[in-house]
Amino acid sequence: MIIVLLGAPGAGKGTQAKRLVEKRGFSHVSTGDLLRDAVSRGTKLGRQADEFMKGGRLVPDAVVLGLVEELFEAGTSADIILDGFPRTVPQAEGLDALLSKRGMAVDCVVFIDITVDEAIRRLSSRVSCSSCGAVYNLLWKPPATDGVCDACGGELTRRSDDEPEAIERRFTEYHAATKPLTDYYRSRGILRAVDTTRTSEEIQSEIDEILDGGCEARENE
Ligand code: G5P
Ligand code: MG
Repeated sequence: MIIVLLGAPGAGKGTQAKRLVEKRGFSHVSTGDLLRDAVSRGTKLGRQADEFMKGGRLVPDAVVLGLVEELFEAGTSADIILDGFPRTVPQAEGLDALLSKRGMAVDCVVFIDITVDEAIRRLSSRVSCSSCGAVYNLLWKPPATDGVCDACGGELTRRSDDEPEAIERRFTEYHAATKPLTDYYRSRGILRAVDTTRTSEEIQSEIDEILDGGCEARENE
């Protein structure tokens, strides 16, 4: 299955993707993680992406599509969770083309629907491990020791784009370029919205039900 996790910054895409990887053995493709890795290694791609990311702007479509195409060329598993990609209609079209060349298609788009206020609250209290990438939340899921990763003892830091100005810009980009993807996928009959005003366990079981049901539309859709 090819699953897209769609949602605003801070909606919980990465958190849910990691859980699904552990539970179902999917491969996790996060363009944000791939780009941050390229930036920290100082590669050509990282140098191209850095300025856009720091300011909370989207990296150009051609750069991101090139990155994803390289991954598919290197070989991918049959079950993939795409987290934070596609992010624009041209990226969604590019993904469709790339998959159809391989006899594949997006099977299900899980739209993690969150209010801007709640997303900002989550981003403002997120820290992550500079060593293993584990993600914490100072309000919701704090580490046992301040500033130290429970998993590997690494240092916990804030993402450079989790500062107020960059967060604001990310939301502007989200509303202008990414939200329209809900219509793109709804019109194909594969968009399933998950409401985040409930507990994390309820959100998780709703996503599990959607995937167990093969992404079939539910009564309220
Ligand atoms: P990213 O890396 O894709 P965003 O902005 O889409 O970044 P982000 O910030 O990574 O998304 P998320 O993954 O949706 O958010 O959320 P998360 O990290 O799982 O959770 C956020 C916080 O909430 C955490 O502290 C977590 O513990 C907590 N949390 C999670 N679930 C719950 C819950 O159920 N309840 C509660 N209370 N808390 C919870 O992209 C970054 C940049 O890279 C570039 C762009 O510049 C972008 O700005 N980029 C692209 N550019 C163009 N095209 C693309 N496809 C690009 N992809 C990346
Ligand atoms: Mg993320």
